[in-house]
Amino acid sequence: MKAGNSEKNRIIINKLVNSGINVTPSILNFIINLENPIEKVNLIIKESSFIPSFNGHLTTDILKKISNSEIKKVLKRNLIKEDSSKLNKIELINSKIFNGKITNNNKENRIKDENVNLTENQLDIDNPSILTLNDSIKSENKFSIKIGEKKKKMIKLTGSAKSSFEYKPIAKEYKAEYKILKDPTGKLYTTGSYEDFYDLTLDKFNHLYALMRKRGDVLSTTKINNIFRNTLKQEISVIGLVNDIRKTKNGHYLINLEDQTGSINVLVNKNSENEENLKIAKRIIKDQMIFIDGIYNPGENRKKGIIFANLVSKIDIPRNFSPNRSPDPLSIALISDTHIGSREFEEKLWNKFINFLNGKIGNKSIREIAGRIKYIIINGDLVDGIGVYPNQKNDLIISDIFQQFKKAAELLSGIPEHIEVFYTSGNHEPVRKAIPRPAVPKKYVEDLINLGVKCLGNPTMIKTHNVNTLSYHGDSMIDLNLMIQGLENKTPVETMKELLICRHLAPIYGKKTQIAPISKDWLVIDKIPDIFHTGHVHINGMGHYHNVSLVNSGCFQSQTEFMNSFGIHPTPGIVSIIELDTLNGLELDLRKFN
Ligand code: D5M
Ligand code: FE
Ligand code: ZN
Repeated sequence: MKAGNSEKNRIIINKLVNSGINVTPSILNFIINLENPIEKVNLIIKESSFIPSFNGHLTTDILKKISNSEIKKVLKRNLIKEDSSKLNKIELINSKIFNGKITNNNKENRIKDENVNLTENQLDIDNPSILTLNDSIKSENKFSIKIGEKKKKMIKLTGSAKSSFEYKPIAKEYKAEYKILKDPTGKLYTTGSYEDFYDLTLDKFNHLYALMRKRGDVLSTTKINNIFRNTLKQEISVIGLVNDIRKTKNGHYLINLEDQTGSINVLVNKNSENEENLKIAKRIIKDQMIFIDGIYNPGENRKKGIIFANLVSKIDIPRNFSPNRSPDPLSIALISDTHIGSREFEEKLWNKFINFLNGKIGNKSIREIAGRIKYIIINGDLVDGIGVYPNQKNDLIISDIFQQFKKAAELLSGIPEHIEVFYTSGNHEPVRKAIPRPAVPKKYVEDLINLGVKCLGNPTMIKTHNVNTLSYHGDSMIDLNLMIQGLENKTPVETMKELLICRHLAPIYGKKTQIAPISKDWLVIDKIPDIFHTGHVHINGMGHYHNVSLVNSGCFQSQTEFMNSFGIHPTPGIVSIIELDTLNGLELDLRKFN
C-alpha cells in the first residue's frame, strides 16, 4: 500500500527542509513525479552533499550529477527543454523545523513565480520568516508556506486532497532501521562474591568519575588522601561517591565523601548564599557521585580536616544537549506493565490499542498518528508472572506462566506486521528480580519470537531510525520517591529527571531495589538518550529534561489490592507516542475512544 500523495509530498518537503536544501517548485515537482520519490529524495540528499559545487540550492546542474539513471533520463526529457526561468523562484533557505513549525531564517526569500504547479498541496504566501507545517494531528492533506504579507498569492495546485477512508499507514512504506545499542542479556554472570561487589563499585566509580570529568566546569580535582596533606586552609575541588549524608540539628548537611584513596567530611552550610547548594544537598542520597568545590580546613592535633562547600553539584546532562532525529516521518509507541494474566489486566483497553494501530478507531488525524508508528517498546511487566508479590494468586486469572505468555502472543498478534516490537524484562517476568535483567528465556517466549518480537534485557538502549531510546523498567523509582523529598509516584517524570541528573538508573543501595553484583555497572547512564522511557510506577507521564524526551508509560492494569496498599492509583490505557522526526510527544488516552 502507498501513502497518500499529499502525505508523501509533505515528507519530501520536510526531508529537504530538514537537510537545509532549497528547492524551487519546479524541481520539487520534478522529484515528486519520480518513481519512489521518497527513496529518490534520500538519494539526492545523500549524493548532493558530496558534490563540491553544491551550496544548498538544488538546481538542475546539481541534479545532473546525481548517479540515478531515472533522474538522468527524466532530466534529459523534461527539464533541459524547460524554460530555466521557471526554476530557482521559491527558495526555502536555511529552514528548520521546530515543534511542527518551520522557521525560515532568510528574510529575503520571495516567491517570484505564480505559475507553479505543485500536485496536491497549497502554498499560502504570507510571512517571509515563518513556514507553518500543519502538524500531523491537524493536517488535512495540505501544508501552507507563508511568505510576505502583501504578496499574498495562492498557488493553485492540480488535483485536490481526497479524503480516503482507506487506512494507508505511512510506516509500512519504510523498512525498519534499528540497532540494539545496549542489552545486558548474556553478560550478567556473577559469583555473588565480595569481589563482584567490589568490582561493581569500582566500575561505577570509574564510569561516573569519567562523566563528571567531561563537564567543562570541572577542572583540576584532588584525590582525597592528597587533600589531607595540606596544612593550610585552601580552596579545593574533589569528586567522590557519597558514603553518608545527614542533616545536622542546625540544618546544615554533613556529607561523608569517598574515592579510591579515602574519605572526607564536607559541610554544606545553611546560610542564605548557599541556597542553591542546599537545594542540591536535599536531593543527595547515598552512593551518588558529586563534585565539591570549597575551602579545606585542616584539622588540629592530627585530626582529619573538613571541606566547607561553596559548590555542590551532580553530574547532570548538558543544557544544550542536542537529540538525534529521524529523517523519516515515523513514530515510536512506548508502553509497559500490561500484566497479562492478572484479573485486573484491561483487555478491552488493549483491544482498543490494537484497533488504533490498525487504523480502526478515531478520525483521520488519529489514523494518521497510528499510521506513523513503526516501533513499539514494551518496557517490562508484559505478563503478571507468578509468585511476584504476596497473595498474587488471588489476582491471577491465568495462573500458569506459559499460558500467560500464550495469551500475550495472542494479544500481540493483532499488532500490524510493519511495526517492529521490542520487549524488555520487568520485575514480573520469569527472570531474576535484581537489575540489570536478562531477556526472558526462549522457552517462555517462543510464540512471541515467532511473531517477530525482539526480547531484550533491561535496561536496554535501542536505536530506531537514528533516535536512541533508553528503556528501563523503573524499579528504583519507587525507592527514590520514598527517599527524596518532593519526588512522588504520581509525578514520575520528576523522578526520571533525577535519574538523569545522577546519570544512574538506581542511584541507591540497600532499599527495595535489588542490584545484581556483577563486575560491570550497567545502570550508569553513560550515553545520553534521545528518549528516556520508564514504567513500573503504573502512572503515565511525559516531559522533557535538557532536550531529552521523557516518558513513563502507564499501564494496562487497573488497581490491585497490592497497589492499593501502597496508595498507587494507576492510569491504565494511556499510550505515549513520540514522533521520531520532530520528537514531539503525544499521550493517547484510549479510554476516550469507543
Ligand atoms: O508494581 C505495581 C505498582 O506497585 C507500582 O506502582 C509500583 C508499586 N510497588 C511495587 N512493589 C512495591 C513495594 N515493594 N513498595 C512500594 N510500592 C511498590 P509492579 O512492579 O507492577 O508489581
Ligand atoms: Fe508493573
Ligand atoms: Zn513493575
